[in-house]
Amino acid sequence: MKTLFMLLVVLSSLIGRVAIAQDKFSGEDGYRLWLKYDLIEDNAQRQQYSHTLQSLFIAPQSDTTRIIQHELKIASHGLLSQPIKPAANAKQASLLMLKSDSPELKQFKIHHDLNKLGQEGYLLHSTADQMLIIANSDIGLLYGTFDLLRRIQTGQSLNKLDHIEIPKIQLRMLNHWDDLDRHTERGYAGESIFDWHKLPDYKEQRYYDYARANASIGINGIVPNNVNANSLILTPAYLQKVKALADIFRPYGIKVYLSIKFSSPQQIGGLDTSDPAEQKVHDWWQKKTDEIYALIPDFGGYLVKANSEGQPGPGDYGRTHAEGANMLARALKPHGGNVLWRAFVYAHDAKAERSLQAYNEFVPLDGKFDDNVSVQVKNGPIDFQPREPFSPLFGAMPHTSLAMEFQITQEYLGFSTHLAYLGTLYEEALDADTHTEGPGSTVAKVIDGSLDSLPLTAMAGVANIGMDRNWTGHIFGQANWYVFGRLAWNDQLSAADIADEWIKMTLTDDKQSVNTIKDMMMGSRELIVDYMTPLGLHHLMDTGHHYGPGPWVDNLGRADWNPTYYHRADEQGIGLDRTASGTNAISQYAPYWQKIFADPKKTPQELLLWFHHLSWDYTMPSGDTLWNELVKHYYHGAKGVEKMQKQWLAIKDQIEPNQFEQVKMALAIQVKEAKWWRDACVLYFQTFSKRPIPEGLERPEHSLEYYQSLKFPYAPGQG
Ligand code: GCW
Repeated sequence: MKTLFMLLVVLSSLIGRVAIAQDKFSGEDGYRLWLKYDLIEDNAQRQQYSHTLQSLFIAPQSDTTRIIQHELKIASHGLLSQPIKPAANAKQASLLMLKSDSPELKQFKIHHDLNKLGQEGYLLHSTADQMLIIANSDIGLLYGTFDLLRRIQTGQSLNKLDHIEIPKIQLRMLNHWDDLDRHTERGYAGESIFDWHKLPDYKEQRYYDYARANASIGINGIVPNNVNANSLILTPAYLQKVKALADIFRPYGIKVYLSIKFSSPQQIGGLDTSDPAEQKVHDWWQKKTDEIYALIPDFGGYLVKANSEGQPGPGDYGRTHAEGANMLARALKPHGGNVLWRAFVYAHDAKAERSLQAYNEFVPLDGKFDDNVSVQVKNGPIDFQPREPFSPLFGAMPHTSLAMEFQITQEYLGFSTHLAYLGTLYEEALDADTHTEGPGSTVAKVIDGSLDSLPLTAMAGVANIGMDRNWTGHIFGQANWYVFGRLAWNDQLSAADIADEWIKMTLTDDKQSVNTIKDMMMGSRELIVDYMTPLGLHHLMDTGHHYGPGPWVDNLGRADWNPTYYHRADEQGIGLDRTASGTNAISQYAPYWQKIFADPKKTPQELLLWFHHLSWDYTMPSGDTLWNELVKHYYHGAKGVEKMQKQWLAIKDQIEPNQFEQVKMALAIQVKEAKWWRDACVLYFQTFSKRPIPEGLERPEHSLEYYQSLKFPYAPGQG
């Protein structure tokens, strides 16, 4: 009897424990992203929101309004543990979703010109006892719904709201570099989420979840296939698959675009040329485009990588980028589609230093592109390095729509095991002042069209999404998807505020932990700069896979593929002279910047070696020599990762165990790899500087030969 009793006691306490554990932590593995909708524990707060989510009035029905209803249902159930009931009429509803032409709107005093909301904007307006979301379209209502839910998830007040949101940028796009065999170029989160083999019939739940996540942050366009395109994508069988995706994404406000291969007329069309000057090539594209629109009436358009890294393009026929782009634009124009034409080009035979080439090719074409073409420019002049100055193309083509291309996947920032919050990188690029039309000519104003009022505005992010349960490989990779979407919606938001939102929705609402995590995130990218490419160094990674350090690599087919081309370390010093005495890349910037970049004393320290070759004993602002300062940056970066690790371990109790463990394991890898980068680079540069590692810093763990011998034939994501 006594044993039975003891057994019962033990059993019940065990059950109790399990129950408690499940209450607080649901076994979260990251799949739910920032849309977790876990119960709000604070009673007072919950009550405030309970009132708003009591009953819903929404009319009339569409696929999108059904998505809204479902979203509110699960949010209300999760956050408040209460159902949201349909209201019999507008008067009785606590939450109303109204189109601007609804008769119900007449009973409210709205002082805004609702026309200006356009097709995607919305108004959140609260009265004493009702909350209104008003928009001109169902998609606007969906965006408004996610805004309202975000406010609830992050604990904001809903009182006296009268808030208008209109996206600053028209096309807010994810570019997937996903191949048709599901390999993802520069993807570190598993294989592609697009299962082309099983499409069009098998519609994975993941497609809907992906669309929902994108809609929640305002992303309205996706390119599911790699810019290193396969022409098969335009064959009838694949277009059926694309149509299946487009049908799924449409009610979420997302249009599908396709990366196309410029030589498709030859590869799949049986033509003997793809020359844009030939009428038959025009006709082929027109027919193909019409065929696509017959299947997908809201098809977004084409993304093109042409005459870059071996891809075919108009240059093969002596035609310009504008001639190539306009041919496609004209086929799309009658249907309302657009061309995103990439400016990431560096020609095979070009003599100019690589950072100069995109500008040299594109600036003479300013004003020559049709109005449904946007030239898509990477944020910096080389290639998504941990830090680059802004690309000189921004501001230099006032008569051409320019799109921003950011990389969300961390090709050069530690793949999916390094914690790098890219919000700060994006913000730095957007806030950069080009000075091309005087002070205040920021990159953000160039791309959102407010500087030169251009017809098409766009921002693209190279996706970091794959089949991993947590979508992005690293839990914090989700923050980069998130911040990209939020900044594409509003390029004036701050990276810190967005981090704050994301943390509260994804990880914890414990105040102190939120601050700790925000601190980690906000400093994380700079740490990577420090342990990989400090003081303006760039392109020091190993060959092909781009994993780990390879500053010594000097034997590749083209000079500008070698890290040695970029750092130019020799016995005298280090850095690439891009002033007039060197490659004169500074001449591509506005006079304001030319003056600054010409002088190492004026050049911002973080870009010093981008623009200058300086002696190892050059005196830095700190008074220390360049060599010492360089080494200290490397050590500072690696040390900082150890600090992040400690910060994370200290908040264990506030984070769901599965998420906690994932980040903990990744941070352990990052600590190791940061030291690897540091030691390999410092030892290598030391062979030139012949100066000691400053006192007090630990010695590298291995020899330079050891680091040089490391090989990673199966590193993920290779091109
Ligand atoms: O960053 C480089 C990558 C390539 C990529 C290319 C591009 C898709 O290493 O993998 O190709 O840029 O942006 O086109």
